[in-house]
Amino acid sequence: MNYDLVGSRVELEHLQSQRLVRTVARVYQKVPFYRKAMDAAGVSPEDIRSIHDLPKLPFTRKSDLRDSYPFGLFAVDMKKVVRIHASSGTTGRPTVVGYSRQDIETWSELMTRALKYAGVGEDDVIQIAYGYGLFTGGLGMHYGAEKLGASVIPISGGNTQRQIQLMQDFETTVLACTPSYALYIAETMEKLGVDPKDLKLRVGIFGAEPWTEEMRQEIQERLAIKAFDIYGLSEIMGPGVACECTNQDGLHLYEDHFIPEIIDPATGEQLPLGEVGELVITTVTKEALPLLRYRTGDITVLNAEKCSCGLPFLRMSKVMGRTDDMLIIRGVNVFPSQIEAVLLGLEDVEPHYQLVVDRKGALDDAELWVEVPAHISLDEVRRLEQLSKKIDHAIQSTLGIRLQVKLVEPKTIPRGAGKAQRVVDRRSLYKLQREDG
Ligand code: DLL
Repeated sequence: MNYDLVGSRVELEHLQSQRLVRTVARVYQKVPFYRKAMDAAGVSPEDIRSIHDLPKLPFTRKSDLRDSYPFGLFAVDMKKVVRIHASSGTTGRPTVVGYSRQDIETWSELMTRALKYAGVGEDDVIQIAYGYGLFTGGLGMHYGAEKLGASVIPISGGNTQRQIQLMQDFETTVLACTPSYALYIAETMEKLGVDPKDLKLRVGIFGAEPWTEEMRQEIQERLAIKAFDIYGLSEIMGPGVACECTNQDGLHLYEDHFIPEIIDPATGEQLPLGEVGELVITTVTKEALPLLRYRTGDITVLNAEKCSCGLPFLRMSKVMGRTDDMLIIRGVNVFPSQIEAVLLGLEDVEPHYQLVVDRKGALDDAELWVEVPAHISLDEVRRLEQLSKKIDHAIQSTLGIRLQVKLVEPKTIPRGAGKAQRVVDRRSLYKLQREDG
């Protein structure tokens, strides 16, 4: 069903409930993991009659996917699986996800919807600089962009000079990649003396990692484009679970396929609309890998206000951080995104930073590494001191904590085509060393 032009929440909820009931019955029957989990929670498929019964269902966690590596949670025969993706996973086994032909069709349709509402159409030339491969970014975008009828350049990530060359030669109008890579492309253009205003580029479809409103402004200015936020995760589908419309005011979460909830990550209790918490998603149309109440780990807030674009779906705010990214520094909860917002609000500060976290005693201790802008010479001790103080002061007055600011040489914080590593966590290293001996 196409909900693009249907405005009614009542109708939408009815559809969601119908699809939910069907999904629950199906996973109970097809996936031993869910049968066991539901039995253990004392809930049977008949108890689920509408979306209001969601809280009765048990959660699914990333560890459940890992524990059933590789295909244990699949609800269809491998014969019906036409695509497999996987997330690399920094620790342990990767998370493996599968798609039926219908799942690929749905995914393409949702990606088409995302692009369309971001103002992209068949006249556009889309350069897809997300990685192609097991990562869902490249191929996910690719199928949607093709279905839309745009001209697709499947360049994948990396080789930045070539990216810029092709933007010039092929008259690219839309760039799709991670926001940190977009910034790196902008930086490389500046180095090469390419003025983005001389290009045809007008739109960016950026996601796969958290980025702030301040980072959006920075990228928009430096690339002379409008930058849209797209959200997704492989477990649920890939890119295209939610995306901003041209209003750039929250990401419409495609509720005809994914039912969102916000919970308190500590207690698991569902929170009322408008409260900040962990996003939980139930898929209601996936065939190969349906997931009930999947804990995304992403912190956001949902907004039910009507949007002038006409889509009836709730909007999620930009992801504020992850439940496992939150640092507790001397008792204060801190997300890397808050630090990004402060840094980008300051003049003379480059948007390249890393938080190096360590454990001192029972508390997290963080050092904030920031690059010195190229126009300040490393010999100008006084200017460096002033810069360091300025950052220190801004962090302290906004977040209420002190971080040790460490200025590093220009271009020394790693840039890449994939997801930026904003937090270097040495606590796990310490833990591993302790476990080792
Ligand atoms: O990153 C899918 C994707 C590809 C989304 C391209 C958008 C564009 P995973 O590798 O499984 O999938 O990582 C999913 O990345 O749980 C979030 O923590 C984070 N993430 C994805 N999009 C955003 C976003 C892809 N727009 C994990 N803002 C998610 C903030 C994001 N975080």
